[in-house]
Amino acid sequence: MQQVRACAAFLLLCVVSSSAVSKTKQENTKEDSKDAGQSDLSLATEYLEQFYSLEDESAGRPKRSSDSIGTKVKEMQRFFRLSETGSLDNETIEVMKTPRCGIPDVHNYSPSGQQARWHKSVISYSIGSYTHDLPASTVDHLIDSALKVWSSVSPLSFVRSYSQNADIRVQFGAYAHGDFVPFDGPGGTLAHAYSPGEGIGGDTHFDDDETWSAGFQGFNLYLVAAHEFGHALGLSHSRYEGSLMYPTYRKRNTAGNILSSEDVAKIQALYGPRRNLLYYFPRYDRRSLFYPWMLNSDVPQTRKEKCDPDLSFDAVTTLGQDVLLLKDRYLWIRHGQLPDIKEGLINNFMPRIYSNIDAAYSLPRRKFTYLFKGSKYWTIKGPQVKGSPKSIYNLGFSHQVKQIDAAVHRNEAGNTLFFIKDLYWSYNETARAMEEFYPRNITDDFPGISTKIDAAVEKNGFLYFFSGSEVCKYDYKQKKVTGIEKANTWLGC
Ligand code: NFH
Ligand code: CA
Ligand code: ZN
Repeated sequence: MQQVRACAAFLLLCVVSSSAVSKTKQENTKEDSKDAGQSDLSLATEYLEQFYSLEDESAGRPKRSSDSIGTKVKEMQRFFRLSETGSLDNETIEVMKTPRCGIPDVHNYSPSGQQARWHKSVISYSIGSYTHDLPASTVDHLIDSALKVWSSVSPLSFVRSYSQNADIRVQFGAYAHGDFVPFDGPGGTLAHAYSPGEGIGGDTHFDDDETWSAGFQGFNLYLVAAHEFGHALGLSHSRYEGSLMYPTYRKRNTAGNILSSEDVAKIQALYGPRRNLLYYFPRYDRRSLFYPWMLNSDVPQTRKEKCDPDLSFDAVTTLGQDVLLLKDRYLWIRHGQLPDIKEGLINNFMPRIYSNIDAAYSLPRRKFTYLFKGSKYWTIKGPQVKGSPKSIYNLGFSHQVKQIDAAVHRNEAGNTLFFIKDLYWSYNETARAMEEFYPRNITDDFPGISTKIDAAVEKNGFLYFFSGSEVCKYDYKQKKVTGIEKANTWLGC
């Protein structure tokens, strides 16, 4: 973040004085032609200050000899594969005059010397404005695809938000568009992005004076967005032409993989590889670097209304002292005592598992959790999703059963109950077989439970049946419902 902030501050010095923020397009063009009268040396100095950390002597900082203009010019020439003369020849000046976005080429000058990155793995994005070149739905799709380029090779996941405060705010704008780094009309700079951080950090702006397309005309929004999101995640430019992070636009086939192995290595150096793990962990691991999403408690508000009174759940299971609650694409983990609740996308915890889980239960003895969806189920042990999903018919269900509404393991009895429409089955976990004389009618054996069950869980000896926004507390011994509560009370609402 520091780098763009620094550079934004630098631009602020020379731009704000001419009130760039309120400039019209016409005035802006005038401003630009005035700028063309600058001497090449001051152009070069500014350029090198902005992109190559050349220290500003007027700022009173001691200048290291290695930071002399000549050295910086060489560094820049090497980057652009010009001959490394160290002097401001025409070729070099031409490149410097090519409009650039505010991303330094070689250095990041964050004070710690570390590259900025997000300290969480669920990152929110919102689209604040659109281009008229493409239908909004196409823009949505291209932005989503461009983010997937990075989430497919890292542990990051992106959630769409409609808030101005999203981590990555996407906007289209022309010339001055509110951030002190104005665009330059058609051609030249296509877009810019801020490296990770608070506020404007991560924000990504596209020059709306370009012609944006989903194909080969004008500039391909998917390709440019994928490059920009690289910056928004903390990547700087690459010197390899084959990399997406190369500083100039290149038409390329968008059908396949657009990342070079260098792009992949760089994002993985910041965030690690895409994990095959279930990010479930006990409290003491909270600060571990292995689980970057846990470092920050401000996981984005993925669901608008967690305390929506109509909130219902797809599946609920206990896991040791914790309760896992699933709904659509979301998962909440309630650590023992309220109000300690973590929230995230299911996929962020369990790769290959995305949404709409039908039922879940855990076997505390074997430390297994099973997630059911349609006629398949996944086995999860500790932090891992084990192998590929299996068929529920292996458990002994008849082929009429297409999906399971709810499942609950009864700890003392040692059997697992499966609820499907108005019937239920009992599975013997020791014998690993369905028990005889099932299915039976739910209402016959669970008086008071008559509606379709969404989820079921056993806690402190009671069975809890979730149905819509209500939860029935059921006493198995007395064979009756002993309480009704709102489902959202399970999230501390
Ligand atoms: C860009 N950038 O606009 C270009 N390059 O190729 N024009 C970069 C974005 C491309 C933002 O992060 C700006 O790096 C220009 C110039 C790579 C998507 C090389 C002319 C500056 C057609
Ligand atoms: Ca432009
Ligand atoms: Zn760039």
